[in-house]
Amino acid sequence: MDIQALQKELIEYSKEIGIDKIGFASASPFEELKDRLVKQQELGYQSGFEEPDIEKRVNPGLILPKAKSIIAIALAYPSKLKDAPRSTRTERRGLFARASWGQDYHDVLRDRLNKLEAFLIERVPAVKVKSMVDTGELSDRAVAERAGIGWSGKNCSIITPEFGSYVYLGEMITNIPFEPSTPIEDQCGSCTKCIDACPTGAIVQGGQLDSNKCIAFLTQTKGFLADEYREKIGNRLYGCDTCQLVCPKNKGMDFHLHEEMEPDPELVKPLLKPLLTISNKEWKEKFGPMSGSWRGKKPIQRNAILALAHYKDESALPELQTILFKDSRPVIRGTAAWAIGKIGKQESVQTLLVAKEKETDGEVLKEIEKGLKLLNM
Ligand code: B12
Ligand code: SF4
Ligand code: SF4
Repeated sequence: MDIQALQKELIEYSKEIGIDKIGFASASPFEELKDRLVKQQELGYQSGFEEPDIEKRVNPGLILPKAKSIIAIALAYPSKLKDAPRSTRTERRGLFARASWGQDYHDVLRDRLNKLEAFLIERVPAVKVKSMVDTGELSDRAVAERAGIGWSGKNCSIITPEFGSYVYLGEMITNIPFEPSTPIEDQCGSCTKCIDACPTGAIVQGGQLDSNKCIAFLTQTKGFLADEYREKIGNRLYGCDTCQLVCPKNKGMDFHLHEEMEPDPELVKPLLKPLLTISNKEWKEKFGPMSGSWRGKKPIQRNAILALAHYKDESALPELQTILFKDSRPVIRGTAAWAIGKIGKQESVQTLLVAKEKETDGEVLKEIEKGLKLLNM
């Protein structure tokens, strides 16, 4: 088999099927990553969304026997919203992070990897492959870094010279020893803009994240949001883009190369009030295809309530009152009680006092007390 020729063909083909960048890495164990993962675990900095088996994470040979190389791919996604609807004083809007714009990126990248797999299998029927995007065992970023897709920025993202950090990553482990690409040198230099701009100080030091403080993580939790983060979350419904937005390497980076990734402005910057009482059916139809809906509607609704509190949107008081009395989920009732207090209309005292009489859930009662305190009661 002429591996060099095959690699060239594969690179050509990747361009035809809409892969914006491709790189090759050896499948040898990721020793440095292992130390890092252990350290992050010891410090309690992990999010819990990572694959728990560290050995598998760092040893591609445990995922695909006789693994020789990893093909890394990157697809650039848009960063600017065309015809963005305006948020007005009584019609406030929330925001889904860019990684949730358009069709779920897992599906888009899997489609490209399936095509690459089929291409390889056609030429080398005995080839062994194993592909993954985000939910696989490997660290997509560590693979991308080794495969020369980009460097690992202080904001933790893989930054490509061509598309900035607005790229999704995926990879395929193979048993063909493709020629490795050359990694890209770190280009952050002395810049610390992302560390300085992070609203919660989640970037402990360049390239090291405390996930528990990261708003991208916090927007995806299902319980009550800790008090200290309730104002910091702003109008974010899912994810956080701050450390990418401030990055000089992302200046002017806005690629619309894939139709599937085009965002529907009404969905990625939706009105907040209708979200509070959206039915399961409507939620599934509208938001189901987005990657940001993977945790269900509860976290997004909780965040929508916090966003209304952030705006002190008095026009939302009737809706908040409705969910305070009618929603079956304590997190939603309790967050609504807190938000009513935060919005700060004295007339709301009566509402909260009535709710206090009726409420039986201990945690919600605590939130009602917090709401009353915010109203100086
Ligand atoms: C868990 C997870 C999260 C967690 C934790 C993120 C984190 N920084 O670890 C949370 C929920 C917070 C999160 C948020 C986001 N995520 Co996320 N997430 C993942 C996931 C599933 C695993 C990441 C992981 O294992 N982290 C553990 C850390 C320790 O390792 P790592 O970052 O993977 O690898 C780097 C470090 O280990 C570092 N390193 C290794 N050794 C050493 C030693 C030293 C001294 C230092 C400084 C660094 C260092 O180098 C590696 C390469 O960069 C990956 C998919 C995957 N399977 O890999 C997506 C992934 C990383 N997420 C992604 C995205 C897009 C995001 C968000 C931008 C989404 C958003 N807009 O809200 C944010 C960005 C937040 C941030 N600043 O990192 C993309 C990143 C694309 C890119 N260009 O880099 C990925 C790759 C998904 C994908 N397939 O596209 N995510
Ligand atoms: S995603 Fe947001 S909260 Fe997380 S590190 Fe970046 S700026 Fe900080
Ligand atoms: S903001 Fe500066 S330090 Fe942070 S990732 Fe971008 S270039 Fe690197």
